[in-house]
Amino acid sequence: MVTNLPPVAKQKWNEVTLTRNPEERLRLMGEFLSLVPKHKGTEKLCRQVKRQMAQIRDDQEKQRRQQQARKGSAASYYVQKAGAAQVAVVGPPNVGRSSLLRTVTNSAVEVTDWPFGTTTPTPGMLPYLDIQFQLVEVPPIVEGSSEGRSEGFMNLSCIRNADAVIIVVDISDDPSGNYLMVAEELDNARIFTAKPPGEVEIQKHGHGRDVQFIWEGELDGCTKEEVVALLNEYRIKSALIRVKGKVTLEIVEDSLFGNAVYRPTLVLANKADLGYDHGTVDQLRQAAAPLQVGVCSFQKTRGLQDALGRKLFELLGVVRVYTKEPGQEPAKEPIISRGPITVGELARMIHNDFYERFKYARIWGPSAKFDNEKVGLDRELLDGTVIQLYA
Ligand SMILES: Nc1nc2c(ncn2[C@@H]2O[C@H](COP(=O)(O)OP(=O)(O)O)[C@@H](O)[C@H]2O)c(=O)[nH]1
Ligand SMILES: [Mg+2]
Repeated sequence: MVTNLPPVAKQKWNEVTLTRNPEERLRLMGEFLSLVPKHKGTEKLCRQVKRQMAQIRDDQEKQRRQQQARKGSAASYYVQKAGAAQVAVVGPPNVGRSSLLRTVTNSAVEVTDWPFGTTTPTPGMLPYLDIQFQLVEVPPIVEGSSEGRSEGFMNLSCIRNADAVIIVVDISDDPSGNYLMVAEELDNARIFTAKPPGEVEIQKHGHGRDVQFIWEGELDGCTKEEVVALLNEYRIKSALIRVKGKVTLEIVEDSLFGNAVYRPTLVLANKADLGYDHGTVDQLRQAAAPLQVGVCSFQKTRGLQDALGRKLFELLGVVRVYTKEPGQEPAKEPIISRGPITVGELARMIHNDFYERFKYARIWGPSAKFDNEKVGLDRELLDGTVIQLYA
């Protein structure tokens, strides 16, 4: 259900969104909380706002410390992306994240017998077919990470920055309980591991009184008028709203309180070599559904690199397209898309100019009805297609 906030609270939230200054934001958020009636329906919202406040305070503290510390001395938490996708490897302490990176990537990260052995995000590349996935070991997630415990904010923003997530648990150490703990911390940080039925993007305009919709989906259980009325209550009079998938009024209101992201996720239960019973695995599968759960041993399972590469390839819906010049061999390195891609989107990826001046394309391979087929902007490209663009 939508939270049914009183109008004064909605107005206050509008003031919050208009403010960039952190101190001012904190003050207004505090005022907002005092205007929210406390009941079951608003619990989640209050927690979310408190978490945002904690994060602002934490950022301020970090900035203070950074200004004191000499420039460049602090290790960087941000891992530059490389390869087809960045995949965050996350889990509670000691489950084997470092061991996974050592087994399936080129990383020489240290495996330790003590928890919290890895204290900064550490990358490694996993080769698969002719591409590579970048795995990043994120320091442990603990209960309270989403409230800032144990560098929680930094670790969670590192996960948010990735394109996909692998949650690792230890099959011999309460795997469902630990999975649920990690899942809850991610959820609190508004990193969703299951694809939401719908999404809205709201672009606010400073002036005018016009709410426009771009339809890439539909509203579910509410009308356009109700959406406009809800936005009006939050003092949003003029905006561009992109509707994707099936969007409920709750999804619209949720989107006003901070940005949720969806990251495709796999669950790996490690240390299968220690033995386990099937009840434990069933319980984990139930807890993690609809996510896929793999049971393995990072130290003993053979062919782990290839199996994990294949899983990530599927999870991310990777499509490789090879460009070609007339009379020449196709490029060795593919252009990579995560998810379906059309000729037009590919042209835009290469250069906007290509898209603007596009005449037609010729394609070979899985998307072509026959070799050298002439196609337009709308043709969808499947993995392994060779393409020549004419402008
Ligand atoms: N039996 C067994 N132990 C493992 C396996 N993978 C990791 N470990 C052990 O688990 C401990 C933690 O490993 P590490 O990779 O450092 O975990 P991290 O803290 O999640 O990075 C170490 O003592 C490893 O030797 C495995 O597949 N089987
Ligand atoms: Mg480690």
